[in-house]
Amino acid sequence: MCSLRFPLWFSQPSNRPHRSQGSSSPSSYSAAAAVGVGIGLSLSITHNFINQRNPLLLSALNSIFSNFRPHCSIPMMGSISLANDSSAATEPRTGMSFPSILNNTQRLLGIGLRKKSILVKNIDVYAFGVYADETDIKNLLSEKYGKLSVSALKENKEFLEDVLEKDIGMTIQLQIVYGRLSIGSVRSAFAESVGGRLQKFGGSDNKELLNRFTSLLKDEYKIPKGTVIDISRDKDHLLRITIDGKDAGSIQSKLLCRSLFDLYVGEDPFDKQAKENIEQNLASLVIQ
Ligand code: DAO
Ligand code: DAO
Repeated sequence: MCSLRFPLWFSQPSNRPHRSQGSSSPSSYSAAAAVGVGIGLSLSITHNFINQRNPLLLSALNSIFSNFRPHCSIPMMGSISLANDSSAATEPRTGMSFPSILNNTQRLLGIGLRKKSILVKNIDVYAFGVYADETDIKNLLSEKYGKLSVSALKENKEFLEDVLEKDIGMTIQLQIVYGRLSIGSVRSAFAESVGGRLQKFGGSDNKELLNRFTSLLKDEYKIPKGTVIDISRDKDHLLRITIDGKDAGSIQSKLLCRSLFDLYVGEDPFDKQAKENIEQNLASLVIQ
């Protein structure tokens, strides 16, 4: 299913999932891909152009496009639309689907894949979606950045720093792909990835904070394929975890929030393409 709304830019990674065998030739795939890229690029460019100059025109176009939903797949874009829309975006390598709106206020900004190399194997561990509260983004960032263009914002290093540091409601939704994940391997991966960031941003003495978080990861948790874990930053940098919708604990720490979110939108993210999409969509929200 797809929705051809006048979209926030949402390009997909190039390694597509396996397709069923059909009669189309490789050249017809290439032609279709070229058309898709062309449409995607022109819509994106037009969107940014109109967006910066005429928000009313943008909103009119949005409403026209929202009524046009052909039964087709447009590989270069996913639709991210306004609060009462129930459309979803699919992470193409894993088939995991993410709602475009979470908890009524948070918008999907990008989706990606967390891989991990173990010896010679490269495991797809989970697909993730990054969400942010639209009102917080506008209230906390538009005054400082609202007059810049999308491309200027993407060049501006301070912009993502502010997204990571400020009290903006955000959620990373993880959907587990790897079917043999144990809580022990989550603990050690966490100590490596988040532990490294805690050291980078907070100095050496963060053992206590790391232990407080790892103590939330209880031995009895089962995390089969399809488990949904939400890691949210609530008001005052309260980090809250839910597993399949059930509360699994919270910790108030600006450093912990910053370190966790840095894994997805920081300097060395798990999925670079996802980070680019997130940055692009954040920029579009700020200048609207
Ligand atoms: O032990 O079989 C194995 C490989 C496990 C890889 C684990 C990576 C864990 C990443 C964190 C998951 C967070 C939910
Ligand atoms: O991928 O390395 C990583 C970091 C993932 C953060 C994981 C947070 C885990 C939250 C609770 C899992 C409960 C089973």
